[in-house]
Amino acid sequence: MSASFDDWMKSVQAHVEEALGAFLPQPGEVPHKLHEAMRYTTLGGGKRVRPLLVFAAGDLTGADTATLERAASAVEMIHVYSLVHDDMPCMDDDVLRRGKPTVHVKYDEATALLVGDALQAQAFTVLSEGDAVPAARQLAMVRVLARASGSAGMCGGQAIDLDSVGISLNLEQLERMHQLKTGALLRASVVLGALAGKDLTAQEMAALDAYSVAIGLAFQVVDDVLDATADSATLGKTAGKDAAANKPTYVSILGLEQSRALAEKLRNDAHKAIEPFGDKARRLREIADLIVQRKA
Ligand code: GRG
Repeated sequence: MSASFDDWMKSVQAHVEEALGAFLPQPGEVPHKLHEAMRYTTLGGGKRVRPLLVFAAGDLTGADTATLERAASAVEMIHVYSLVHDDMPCMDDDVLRRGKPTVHVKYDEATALLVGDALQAQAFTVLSEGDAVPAARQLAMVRVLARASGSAGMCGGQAIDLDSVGISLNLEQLERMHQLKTGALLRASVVLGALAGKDLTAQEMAALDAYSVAIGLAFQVVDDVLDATADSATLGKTAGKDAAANKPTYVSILGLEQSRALAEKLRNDAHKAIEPFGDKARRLREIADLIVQRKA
């Protein structure tokens, strides 16, 4: 009998924690402050949604664990770098992240900038160093992560978000921004997990893509609902910050009830998209549920 979702999730989270600990610069390595700050911000926190997606998609293609560890660690490093930079005074100016002081608060701004830069570089080092998959496959994985992180993905979405303060985006524009800002990396996580194993058909890749788009949007809709309804202690950040900054959100455009209904619809879309994979997609289905039901 296979493990419950909760047991599976905890075991992947523990596995990824260990892999990240090994792939990051080791404690005591020079330059001490930079390396300590990289470990401080990456280890011991976060839901690890992106690594969970990598491992769950790896189930579909029989991917080997060593490759999944590298892909999951690389995508989490990119995610953590984006959080460190996003928290800086020039962007969101947050003092808490994952329940701890943000890097620029605990260390200083220059260190936060370098931590993000170094984590980004480390992600690609980790992804390109393994030898368990053929070089061409490895290059494809590097390309997927690079595209999802750059101006055609996460950075591009962040730029649109920064430019959207005080202007009214319509639903379509909001969706586009989130598809880039958070959706691109979630989607890359699924593709990386799939690429780590045997080839999928074009039809199967399209099904995975439809799943990724749905969970990427659901993630953001739920984030906006949580932001609008939770207090700052629950979120570890300033509740309602986007609305207060006059940034458009799903809740500001659709209202709470319709936003919740949209999240449910997206969860159903995600489930439907991966039906053809049957039980092999069980973990992907459960992650869609986790994303929609999460409380933080
Ligand atoms: C600075 C290049 C650059 C990009 C920033 C993703 C992003 C782009 C900023 C994060 C800002 C933010 C709080 C967005 C809301 C959705 C989101 C990505 C939340 C944080 O991700 P979780 O919930 O965090 O997966 P944990 O801590 O669980 O990993």
